[in-house]
Amino acid sequence: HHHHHHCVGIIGAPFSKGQQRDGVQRGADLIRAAGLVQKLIGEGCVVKDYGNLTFEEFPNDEPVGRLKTPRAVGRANELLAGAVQKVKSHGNTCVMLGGDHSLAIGSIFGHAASRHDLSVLWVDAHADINTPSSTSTGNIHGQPLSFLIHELHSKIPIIPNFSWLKPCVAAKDVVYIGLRDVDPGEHYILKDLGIKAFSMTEVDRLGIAKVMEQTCDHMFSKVKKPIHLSFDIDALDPSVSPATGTPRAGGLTYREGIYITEHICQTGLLSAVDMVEVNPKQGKTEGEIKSTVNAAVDLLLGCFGRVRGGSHDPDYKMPNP
Ligand code: EXY
Ligand code: MN
Ligand code: MN
Ligand code: MN
Repeated sequence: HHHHHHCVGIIGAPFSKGQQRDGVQRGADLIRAAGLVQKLIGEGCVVKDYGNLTFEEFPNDEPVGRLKTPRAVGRANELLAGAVQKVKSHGNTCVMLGGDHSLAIGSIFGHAASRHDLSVLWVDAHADINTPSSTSTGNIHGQPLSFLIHELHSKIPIIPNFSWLKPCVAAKDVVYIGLRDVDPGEHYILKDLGIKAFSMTEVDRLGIAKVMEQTCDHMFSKVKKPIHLSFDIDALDPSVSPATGTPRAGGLTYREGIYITEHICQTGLLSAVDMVEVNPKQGKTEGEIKSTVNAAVDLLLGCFGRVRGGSHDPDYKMPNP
């Protein structure tokens, strides 16, 4: 007899080709090594670790237009999408451990294939919505949302290994929190499509509690949809999570990050989570790596019922003297 436990399915995605820094492919194993599974079980979760995906190598992965390593990214996300669909079909909340943020393409597509009509909460310093033409870096981790949003479909060219992908999210079903490094083309898209966004300025103005209230008001304005939380560890301030490829000053505090995940847990609608961009090679010391990995673990625990005020098993019996 279980009372309301979470069933969690974990997929490791050791993939780095959405950007150019080595090391981010090790994020998943580091998050596991920090005790994620045991800690989730300690919170009362039923956990199945599906292990790591193995990604195909593409030795001659020449750029297509500005896009770097498109074939590797396309194939990796196709594989991931299938894996997420499987985890969802088993009735689990899916946890995808990256890897870089290009993996959100497959994670969200696979999630949408099993539970269509999702809300996406994108917690990130960056908007990750450049199109293959607006990108100035060519890195696909700066573009995943452009591939997923219906309204941007006409901006996506034909790319090798992406033919499986169809847009699956409406612009009105996306909410951002934590933005502070948005490219001009991305800003244009956010305004043009009217995407709800709480930049760090809004977090400062409203406080994180109001931001979460308004985020949920927006996401549940009509019907209660399953939530896909895509959490880029660089959303947190680099003083908390320095071991990441594109750190940006002025981010969310540890407490604001945890508040977000606790609040999303309480909706009862969390259906999939990405935890991405943890890159141990970007940490200058062992302490910097630890701090980043521990933050990732604590955010995930917040997603699955850990509350800072403490909790007890429903069967708890107060000991007698
Ligand atoms: N906007 C820049 C680009 O398109 O390359 C930086 C993107 C960084 C993306 C990080 C993962 O969130
Ligand atoms: Mn059970
Ligand atoms: Mn980012
Ligand atoms: Mn990102």
